[in-house]
Amino acid sequence: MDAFDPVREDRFSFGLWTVGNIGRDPFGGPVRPALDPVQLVEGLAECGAAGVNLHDNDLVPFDASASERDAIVGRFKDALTRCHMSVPMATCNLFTHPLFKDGAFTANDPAVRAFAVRKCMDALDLANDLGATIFVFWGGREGTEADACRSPITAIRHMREAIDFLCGYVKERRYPIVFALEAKPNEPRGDTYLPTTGHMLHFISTLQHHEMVGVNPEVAHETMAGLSMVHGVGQAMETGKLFHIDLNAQKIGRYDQDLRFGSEDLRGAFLLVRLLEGTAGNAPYTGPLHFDAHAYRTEDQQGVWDFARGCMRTYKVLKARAQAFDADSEVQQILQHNHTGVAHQGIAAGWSTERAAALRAQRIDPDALGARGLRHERLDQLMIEHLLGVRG
Ligand code: GLT
Ligand code: MN
Ligand code: MN
Repeated sequence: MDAFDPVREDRFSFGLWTVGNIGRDPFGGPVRPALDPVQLVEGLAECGAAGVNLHDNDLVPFDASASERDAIVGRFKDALTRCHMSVPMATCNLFTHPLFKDGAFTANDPAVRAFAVRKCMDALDLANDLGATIFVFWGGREGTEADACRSPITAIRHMREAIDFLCGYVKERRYPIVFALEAKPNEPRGDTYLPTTGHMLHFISTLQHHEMVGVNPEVAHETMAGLSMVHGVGQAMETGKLFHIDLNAQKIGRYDQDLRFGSEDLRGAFLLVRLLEGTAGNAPYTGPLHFDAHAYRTEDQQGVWDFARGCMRTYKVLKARAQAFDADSEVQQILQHNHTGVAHQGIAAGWSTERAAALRAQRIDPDALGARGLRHERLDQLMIEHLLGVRG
């Protein structure tokens, strides 16, 4: 045990589908036996995780009867209590069954859309039963290959109708649940509607109950789109919309890899942890730290637990590195130096005729500003040295 071993207070969580991943891919079958959800809860608790997340069908099979459901859920709840584990987030599988092959909320057939919404109502009952307060929507099949099959305008409208309806359900039932929308640019569909966190943030602003809907950005998905996860998460935090997060790693230009957190793009992971923890002075993210990743296909179950510990340990190491970086006096000096120009008089205070006149009167020397070196090379090198462990 060292300072980086995960403990419950760290708020780490994993999906049943992550540590339960059996290593199937499009080119080969499973390499690990499927574990019972109860065994997964026990294993996660032993690793130091605080929470376990699930899709409805990770726990309750698609065609289970009501009594089967109750028995499965009862046994799972006993395991949660015994292992002191919670379910911070739950979600609904709207992608596995053939019925959803052309989408769920955005499918052309109203019967498919009705089935999808009804399945989510049941999944929300389950989420509430397990004490989850966050409900994620990942529209895996909400997209197209043959784009002439529907107008994207209609698709977005149908998506809005479904989310508005389900917000109504949560409100009527008085469930203490908020929604978190997860974007992905493609896979399994050729193109997914609402492909990035930025698209989601705007879509949310058009919803009837926008106050109860935020985002669930995923490192791999933003990276697939060639975007900066840190910038997307920053925008979500700035608008109070970071309700949940999917931490993992990804090489650019690949399929969705869902790798162990920090195993690719270490500097991106460092900057993300720095932002989430607020070591640079911003308000920290206080929600669950969820890893939506899975072990390499080379691993047996022992390797899966190595993978889970690795995700959590890397997060904690990066947190310590970020704290040391922001406490470094040379880093602070550079950051302060960059912020001590002539004060912008009152832009933040908002428009007024007087403030506009003051702004016009302000003496600003563009050539002097343009000639100034910002010392970003030194700043970035300091970050690299902190990351490599040779400083701080
Ligand atoms: C699936 C997907 C993830 C989503 C999960 C929630 S399921 O594994 O690849 O990114 O977060 O539906
Ligand atoms: Mn995800
Ligand atoms: Mn993914």
